Amino acid sequence: MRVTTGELDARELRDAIENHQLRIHVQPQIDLETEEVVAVEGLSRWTHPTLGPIPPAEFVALAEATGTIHELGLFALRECCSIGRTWHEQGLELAIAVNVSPLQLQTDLFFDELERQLSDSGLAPADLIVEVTEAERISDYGVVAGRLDIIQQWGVTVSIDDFGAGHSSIERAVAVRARELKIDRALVAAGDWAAVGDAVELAQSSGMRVVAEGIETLEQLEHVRDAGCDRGQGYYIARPTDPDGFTDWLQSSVR
Ligand code: G
Ligand code: MN
Repeated sequence: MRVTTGELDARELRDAIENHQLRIHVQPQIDLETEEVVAVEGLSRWTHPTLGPIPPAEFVALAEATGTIHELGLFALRECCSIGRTWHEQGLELAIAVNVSPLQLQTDLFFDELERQLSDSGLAPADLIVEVTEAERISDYGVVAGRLDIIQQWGVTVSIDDFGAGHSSIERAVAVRARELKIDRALVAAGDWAAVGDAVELAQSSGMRVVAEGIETLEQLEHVRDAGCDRGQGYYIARPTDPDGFTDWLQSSVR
C-alpha cells in the first residue's frame, strides 16, 4: 500500500517509537583496499501494523516537520549504542554510524544523551560515528560546530552525509572539523567519477576519510576505489538487515 505523510501523524510516530514498532537495521561498510568490514550504518525502519513498512524518507520528514525528530533521534542513538555495546561484548570490533538530523544538533538533548550513553555503556567513543545531514538548515553554525568539536574530542567521529546531493559542502565539513565525508549515492549512480575524485582529493587533503555509498555494482565499486575513496557501502556489498541477519552474513561470507 502506498503511504503518504498525509495519512500519518506525529502522534502515531511517537506511539510507534514507544511501542517498539521501530527497529534499527544495519548496513556494512568495507575498507575498499582490504575489503574488510570496518563499520556499519544504523538505519531506522518503521513497520506500521496496518500500513506495513513506511519509507524512512517519509517518517523522517514527518518527524522533522513535527518535532518528533528528537524522540526518533534519541531512539536511534540509544539503539545504535546498544548494538555497538553488544558487539563489543562479543568481541566484534565494528564502528556503528548513527544518523542525526541537524535539528537535533541545535538542542542539548542529543549531546546530553550521547554523553550519558558513552559514560554508562561499554561502548568506546571510537566505535561511534555521527552522520550529520543537510548542514544548510543549521541556523547557528558556530554553536553546532563547537558541539561537534567537543564530541570529536571525546573520540566520536563526525561524518558529513549526502555529499553531492543535499546541501553538504566540503567547506562546511572542514569548518566543523569533520573526520569523514560520505559521497551520496546520487553521485555514484550518475557515474561522475571526476567529481568523486575531486571531492576525495579535497576531503583527504583536510584529513578526512571518504566513504562512497549506494554502490550497486562491481563496476561502481572499482570506480570509487580508483577515485581514492577509503570505504564503500551499498547493495552490491550488502543490503541493510536486522543486526542478527548482519552477524549471520558476516560469519557466512568468506572475507
Ligand atoms: O540518507 P542516507 O544516505 O543515510 O540514506 C541511506 C538510505 O539508503 C537507506 O534508506 C538505505 O536503505 C539506502 N541504501 C543503502 N544502500 C543503497 C544502495 O546501494 N542503493 C540504493 N538505492 N539505496 C541504498
Ligand atoms: Mn547516512
